[in-house]
Amino acid sequence: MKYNEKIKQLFEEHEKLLTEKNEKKKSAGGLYHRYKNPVLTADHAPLTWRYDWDEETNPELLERIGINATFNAGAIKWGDKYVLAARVEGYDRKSFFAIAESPNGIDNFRFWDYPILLPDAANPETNVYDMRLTRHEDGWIYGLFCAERKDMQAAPGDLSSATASCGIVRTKDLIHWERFPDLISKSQQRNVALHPEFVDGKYALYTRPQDGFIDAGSGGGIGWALVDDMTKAEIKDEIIINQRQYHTIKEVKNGEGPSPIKTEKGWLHLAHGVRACAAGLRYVLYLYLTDLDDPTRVIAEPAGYFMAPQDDERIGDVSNVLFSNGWIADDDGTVYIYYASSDTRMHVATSTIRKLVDYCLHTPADGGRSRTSVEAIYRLIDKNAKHKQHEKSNDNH
Ligand code: M1P
Repeated sequence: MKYNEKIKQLFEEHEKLLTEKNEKKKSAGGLYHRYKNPVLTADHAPLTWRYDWDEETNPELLERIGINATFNAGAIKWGDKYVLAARVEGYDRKSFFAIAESPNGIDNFRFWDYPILLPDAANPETNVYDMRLTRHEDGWIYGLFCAERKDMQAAPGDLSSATASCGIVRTKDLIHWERFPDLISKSQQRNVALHPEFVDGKYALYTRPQDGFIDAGSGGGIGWALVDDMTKAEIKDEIIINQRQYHTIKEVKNGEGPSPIKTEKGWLHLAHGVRACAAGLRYVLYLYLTDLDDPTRVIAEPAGYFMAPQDDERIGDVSNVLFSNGWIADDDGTVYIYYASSDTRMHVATSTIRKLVDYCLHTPADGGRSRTSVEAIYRLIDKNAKHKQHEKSNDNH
């Protein structure tokens, strides 16, 4: 086959992948629908990022730059487009951000021509990942992400220890990004998300204080801090608003997902919880609701997980992980939940504000013991028994 024909074939195969129609799966439990295909995979990365098209310099038409995974994407509605700021990871284990857009939110995601070349911080990091995109009421779109650096305090020979801090950028067009100093915090920080409104005239951050790079350690869960100025953000006081808890899905650690969605009944939050088991860490997603006037006050939190890894989602670079840092609430009440599986690929699930809020308000909370779980089932059985009697009495008339 001629060189040009080989290139043409590559493009045709790529186009087929990009334009494949997605299919809604049957909903288990009625709360949301998963979809058959992931919305972004490593193979979605543009061919121009990966191949050199010059026959002289690439006579074998080999891929020159490999993309390993596309996951943990921030999300935003951009005009009538559904836009993801994906974490793209190369074979070289460095991740970066790239914007992909879709006309309908469930398929046909296509990366923009160039990935984002972030401005450097004063202290350049090694790796960046997991950007939360927030349209703030101050008029800017903020991107908060994890900036990882080698831990200079690590013992000689320890080449793994790292530090995590919250990098901050903002933009008006998703093309030009202005960078500010990383969030100043006493502890390491990952999974920081910006509340979309001012609170007491300040910027409000969901934080995740942690003792080490991996371990939350004494960090009690999802935190909250008010900050005067995002261009020189510093945490002075931090409180924990959503605790880690023994024998729950968030025993080892938890972290805020995207910025919460404002609903009539409260702020709707999506987060991840982590527990340890013989197979390693297991990451699942959960929801909770906080008070509209006081977003630090949890008013409802269903027991257990909202979504957990299933089938193919369970396998990948870091298996048994669901992680989400992006969702989009449309004007008609549809919610597009963008979640990654096993640090490898992006998926979408769709639901509605109405269903998600109902789920938060009416699913029993975690009672903390096996007995309380059984008691919750008893209450439901009793309630249904009354309902049956009611049906019977109707039959009698
Ligand atoms: O590998 C699972 C996830 O681990 C980290 O999340 P957390 O800080 O809550 O443990 C992050 O590195 C995240 O990107 C990754 O998906």
